Amino acid sequence: QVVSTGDMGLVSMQTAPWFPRKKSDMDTFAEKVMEYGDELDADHPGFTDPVYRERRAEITRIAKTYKYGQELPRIQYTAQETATWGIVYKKLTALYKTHACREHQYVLPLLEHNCAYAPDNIPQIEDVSRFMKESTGWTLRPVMGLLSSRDFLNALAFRVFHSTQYIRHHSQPLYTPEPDVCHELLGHVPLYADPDFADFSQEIGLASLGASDEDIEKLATIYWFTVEFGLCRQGDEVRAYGAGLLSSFGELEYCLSDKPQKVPFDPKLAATQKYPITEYQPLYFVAHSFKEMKEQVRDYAATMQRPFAVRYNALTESVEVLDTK
Ligand code: HBI
Ligand code: FE
Repeated sequence: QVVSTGDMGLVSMQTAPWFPRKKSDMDTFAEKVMEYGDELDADHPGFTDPVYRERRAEITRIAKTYKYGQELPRIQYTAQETATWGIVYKKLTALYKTHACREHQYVLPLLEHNCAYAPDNIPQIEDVSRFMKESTGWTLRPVMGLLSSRDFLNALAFRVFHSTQYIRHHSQPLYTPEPDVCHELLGHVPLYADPDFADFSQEIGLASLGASDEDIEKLATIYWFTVEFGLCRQGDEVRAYGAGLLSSFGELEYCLSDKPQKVPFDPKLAATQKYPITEYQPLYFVAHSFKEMKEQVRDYAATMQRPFAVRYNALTESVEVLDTK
């Protein structure tokens, strides 16, 4: 039964890490961003470009003041930014026909039709979020930069995906060391319009609420091998559904070649698998279907130790905590 709807009414919750209970609780994330969009590493292609850095600062300032319920900020992209997007868009869409999973192929034309996805236009996340909301109930939230794994995963429980709005540096259109608007809109967004993928992703989020640091690490690793770098079997073929693959021209080609190792998806194995973050993956997990993946992750999450259970109430868009003692 539901024993607590207010704050900390549940004894078993008092030792668990804090987690959001309603969508507006995520407004606090902006104060704990780990890496800001305007603080670039020395090896970032835009590191020595003051104009680029000021532009990044401008876009992240807008994200910082965003509060739940507001319209998502519209960015007026420059001709140079749009040109960078265009190069990425044309290169990737040419590969999708042979390399992207069928769900991605189905949704992209809908995004072109409904959200002005085009080689000469960077879509606005407000329009994209509305489309997602109507498809699966997912929405976007603007973010200044990298969130902690805990905050980022917790948001998934509410069907909320944090999206950057700045774009990679124009000097290297096919390379970015971090998420940017190409990665979010071409890699992640199309899958969130698929009902089974939408459910699967929320399962990871629900498992992360109040989870121990060790379990957060495992869930983040599962996220890495599925949402970012997942492959799936479709008929006789293997296709990509991970956003890190669908937004990288080089790795999208590589991942379906016979160079990397491919093993069937198993959350227990994926949770502790080591992986490199600056080079192509040597190993990919191949899922059978999003539906099956959802069940697998739900079963896996049930093995994690948590003294309470959570349930998402879609009507109130809030999380209910249930005592399991
Ligand atoms: N933060 N803004 C943002 N975007 C991500 O994709 C992201 C993140 N924080 C952590 C993260 N991804 C992953 O590395 C996992 O830890 C979930
Ligand atoms: Fe990503």
